[in-house]
Amino acid sequence: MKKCGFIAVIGAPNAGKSTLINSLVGSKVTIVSHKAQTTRNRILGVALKGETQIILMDTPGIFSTPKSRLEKNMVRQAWTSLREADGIMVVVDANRQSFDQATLILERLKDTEKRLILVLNKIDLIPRDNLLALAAQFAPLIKDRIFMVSALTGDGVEDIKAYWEEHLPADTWLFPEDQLSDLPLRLLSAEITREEIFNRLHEELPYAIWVETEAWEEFKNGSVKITQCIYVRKESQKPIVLGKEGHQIKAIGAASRKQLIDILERPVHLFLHVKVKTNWMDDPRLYKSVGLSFKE
Ligand SMILES: Nc1nc2c(ncn2[C@@H]2O[C@H](COP(=O)(O)OP(=O)(O)OP(=O)(O)O)[C@@H](O)[C@H]2O)c(=O)[nH]1
Ligand SMILES: [Mg+2]
Repeated sequence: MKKCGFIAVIGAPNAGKSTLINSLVGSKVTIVSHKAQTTRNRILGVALKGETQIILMDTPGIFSTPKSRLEKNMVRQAWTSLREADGIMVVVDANRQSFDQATLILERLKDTEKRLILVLNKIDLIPRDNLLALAAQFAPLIKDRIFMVSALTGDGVEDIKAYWEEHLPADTWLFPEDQLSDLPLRLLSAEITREEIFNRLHEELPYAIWVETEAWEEFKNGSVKITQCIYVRKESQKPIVLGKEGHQIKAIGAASRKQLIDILERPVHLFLHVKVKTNWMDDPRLYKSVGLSFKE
């Protein structure tokens, strides 16, 4: 019997939501970085278990103090994704000092009729005793199940799949068997470049950046030429992205291209350029292109 359903994956920034989704899907469908607020919009990843299609909704991290229009709409996006979900998975970084954000999220969900599970992630980083104490602390807020996993090593991840296989409703599959994500390749490739920027540039710079795929040309020999623009907000940010004699942007481009070759399984020519666009955070077109709302 075929089963299918949507699971919203929510949690504080940096909890490991995207890493967990990639691990459940078994392929890279969403980008990951050590910095908070990496995911900016909702991305679907499709995991299969037996005859069950588990459609995972990656969402931006939820935090209480969003300031910019972008941040506010990111947090909004995470909450709205719950509406479409059949089940909810709250991911918590078990290695944190404070669980205020996770507690706030769970308190807001306490009356949900949907199936709600808690995933204590990053168990590779903490002693088992602390983990059990943490699970006990959260237990009153969780009506269904608590899982303890390492999204990074894969430890415990299969149990989550088995759980949703058991609890999702009988339904036809929404995606073809070989489709792992809903993200068009133009957007995914821009995300990959943004991931390399998040992993290489520091402090506020990654947050001042938006990457857009401007052109995508496929050639008869199977190769693809991808042209991307990296928008920064200030003239002074441009030389940082370029680096001395262009070293930084070359490194970003080389790393992104390497990933794209793996993902697209064909030769890739990647062209990156940087443009100053002071008000990209107030450009409705960019929000629309990734499905984010454009409220104040
Ligand atoms: N040690 C360890 N690190 C992990 C684990 N899961 C995720 N990480 C790391 O935690 C950081 C954040 O991971 P992401 O998957 O980007 O987290 P996220 O919740 O999607 O973050 P946002 O998109 O910013 O909300 C990355 O550096 C990951 O490598 C884990 O199980 N163990
Ligand atoms: Mg993420």
